[in-house]
Amino acid sequence: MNRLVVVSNRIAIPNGTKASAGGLAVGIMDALKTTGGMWFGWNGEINEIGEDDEEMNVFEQDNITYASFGLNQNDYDLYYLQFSNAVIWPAFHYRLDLVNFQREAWDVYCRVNRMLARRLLPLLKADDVLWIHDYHLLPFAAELRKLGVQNRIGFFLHIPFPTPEIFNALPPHKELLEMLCDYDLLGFQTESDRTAFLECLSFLTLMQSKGKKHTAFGKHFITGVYPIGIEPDSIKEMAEGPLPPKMAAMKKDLGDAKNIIACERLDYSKGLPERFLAYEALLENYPEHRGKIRFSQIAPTSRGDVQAYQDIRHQLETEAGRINGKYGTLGWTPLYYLNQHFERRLLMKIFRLTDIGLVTPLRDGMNLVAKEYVAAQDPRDPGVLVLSRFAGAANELTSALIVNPYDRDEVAAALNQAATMPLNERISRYKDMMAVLQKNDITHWRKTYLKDLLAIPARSQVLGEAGKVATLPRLA
Ligand code: GDG
Repeated sequence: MNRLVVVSNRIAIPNGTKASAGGLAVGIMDALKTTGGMWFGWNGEINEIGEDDEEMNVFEQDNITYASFGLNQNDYDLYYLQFSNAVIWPAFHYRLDLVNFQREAWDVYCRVNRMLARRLLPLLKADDVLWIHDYHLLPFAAELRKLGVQNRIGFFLHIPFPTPEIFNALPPHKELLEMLCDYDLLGFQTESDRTAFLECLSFLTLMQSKGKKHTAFGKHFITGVYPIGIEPDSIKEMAEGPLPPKMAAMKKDLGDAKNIIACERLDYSKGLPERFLAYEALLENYPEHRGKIRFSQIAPTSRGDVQAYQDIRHQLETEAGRINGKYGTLGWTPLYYLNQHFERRLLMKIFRLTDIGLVTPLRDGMNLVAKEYVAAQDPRDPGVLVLSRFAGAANELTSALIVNPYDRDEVAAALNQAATMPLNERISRYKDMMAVLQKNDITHWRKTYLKDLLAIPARSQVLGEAGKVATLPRLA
């Protein structure tokens, strides 16, 4: 069996607390344990290493080799904060207004990808299958190919792929696209992301397609759609069972009040200010809920070194204060804004305890919170999911109340519908969604992806017309 090598910007180094690992880390570790494999990536540390110091920390646990390294301050600033998170992230989430492009950061982004490819090279075996994750590593296959790597290399994009009008605004759009074509398999969350990628390509170059097989820039590759899932059973297990004493007391305090929960990294793509205004519209348009409903927004700080993230944090603090000041009473606080990280098991219990899950990103590759909220519910008395049509998850969770997050009155109406929905309708919607979550779980995601990747012949095995081993065209 081929060894699987997973490369992602960050790796989850085991620390003995299995319950704290998020869905993606669990899925990747599962895949690695099954086939035996290696996980290669940044350990999250910033240290004083020079560009050519190849200091790696390599250790093995449970059949998985973890190979991690630190980044120096300059690379962290320009590769991670600047190009990955202040150019690609906003552009791919349709926020060109937040793109802060600097040629130097693009150069460092490419250089770090080159450096990582060089570091990985000595650890690779001839028949390893490589699975590269996400937007930090768009040029990674191109760098490996330049070093002569012929292994199968797959890529999965966790975030949306923008349409050509957006993508082509990125100064290095042509280079990025050409680099992506060095992957053998390009996986996307939704069909519209896959289509957008192909449209970007056909705008720029002659592309030939036969089903999901394509040739562009003289390179052959396959595209596919693999919506990422969760582990519904493990989430259910975390969510049920006795409540911690503080939560049990809180539940008693709440009495019959309806509870709305929202939870995500504090990120402008998640639509938090728009959501606060939608909640305000609920209180305004449906005053019967005043004093009887409560909205809790959990939003741990994320990428706090990027300006746009600091701005949104201030905006939310102001908005939360304004709404509470306007509608609150001495006995009732309408909105709880918690800029804190919650332990995963506790979070799943909170999801189960609440009546409405409000997940309204302006743009999201998939959105695992929406799936986790549903999986955490009590099947006999489930809560209702209100979900943005711009989350990848909306393609699968069609029994949620689907809303346009830019339309605060529509979101308010959905919240009112959720708060007053009869039990039989809640159960029926929940069952529909659980059936999808069970079918398309995280195991299904990685199995279908890896099956497709393994079905591609390794480049060194591709036979040319004369029956000789031929290599496919590579970047000059
Ligand atoms: C990217 C794409 C795609 C959140 N707050 C806390 C906490 N979380 C956990 C959630 C969930 C995870 O973080 C977030 O996953 P999402 O999918 O919702 O969003 P992104 O972080 O933006 O992820 C996204 C995903 O990749 C996977 O492909 O779905 O579209 O943007 O698991 O539960 N976990 C804990 N405390 C918190 O306060 N423990």
